[in-house]
Amino acid sequence: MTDDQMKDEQQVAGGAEAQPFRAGFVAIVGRANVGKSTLLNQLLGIKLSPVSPRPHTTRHKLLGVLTEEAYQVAFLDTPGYLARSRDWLDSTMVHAAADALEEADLVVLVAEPRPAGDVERRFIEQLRRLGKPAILALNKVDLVRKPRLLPVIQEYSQAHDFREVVPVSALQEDGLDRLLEAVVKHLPEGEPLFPPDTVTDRSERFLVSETIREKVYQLYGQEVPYQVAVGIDEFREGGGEEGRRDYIRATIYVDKESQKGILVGAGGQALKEVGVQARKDIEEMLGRAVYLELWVKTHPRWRKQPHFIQRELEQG
Ligand SMILES: Nc1nc2c(ncn2[C@@H]2O[C@H](COP(=O)(O)OP(=O)(O)O)[C@@H](O)[C@H]2O)c(=O)[nH]1
Ligand SMILES: [Mg+2]
Repeated sequence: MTDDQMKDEQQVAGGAEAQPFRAGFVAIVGRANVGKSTLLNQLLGIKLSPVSPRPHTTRHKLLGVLTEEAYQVAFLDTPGYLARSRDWLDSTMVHAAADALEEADLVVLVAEPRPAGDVERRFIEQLRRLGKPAILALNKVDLVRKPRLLPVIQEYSQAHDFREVVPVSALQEDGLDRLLEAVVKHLPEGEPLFPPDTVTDRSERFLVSETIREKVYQLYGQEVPYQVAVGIDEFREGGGEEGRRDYIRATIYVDKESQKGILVGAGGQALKEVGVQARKDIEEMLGRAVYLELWVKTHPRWRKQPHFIQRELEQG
């Protein structure tokens, strides 16, 4: 080995030492429907968080962990920020977003590529007040042309000292490498927070109920309230026979009889479709075959009842 080669080797070793492990909590915040959950799912490479074109699909704070050789990012997906709290459920959602901000080492503010509105300005205020470093992800750039993007970037850069501003399209997986690189770069140095195989802190029961809720959101229009609740009544691994699939029985709760009718549909066809689509996603998520049985029940005014929601949360 020549002296030069030896020096190279030492530099490589030295370089590895100079790259400490980075780990931290990263809150994904922003207005409802800007694509926060889509972004999380794409970054993790699995479908963890429910997505739909309707706002407020994400109701709880959801942890999604990405572990690589040199870093661990513990993402916190949050419900979209709501201007005013209408009832108990809404205020729970606002708290979930505020909690995530407090816990975060770094914040990713997600916004659409258009001038900042009230909600964005309020988030920027909070970032300032909490002194949190933040990255701005301008999502859905597939919907605008480049010349319209530049003034938006400028406006945001003037409004706040973002560590970086990254245009992305979560849907088309555009710019996500750059975003992840920026996130890792601004994470604190430190030991992993979770065992390396951790994906989330939520139970399979919780993820299953969220998947069913997502399908209800995706398949029905405004005629079904978007704040239905889903409870898992039974979940038996290998209890679905036929090659020992899992057996899952779940109930979808709605406010009114009329909504129940719509959800079930003529001859049960509509509900069947929810079941077919949910099962597909659940099987993909669990990596196992399942038998899914769905029921619909009326539970008037459940939204105003903290105990009912609490029970639902505790299943998670
Ligand atoms: N065109 C486009 N649509 C997107 C993109 N990201 C998300 N969406 C859509 O925006 C809607 C809301 O997404 P979701 O992730 O639920 O938003 P969240 O409420 O912020 O979590 C869904 O219909 C997504 O498919 C994107 O990059 N481009
Ligand atoms: Mg969401």
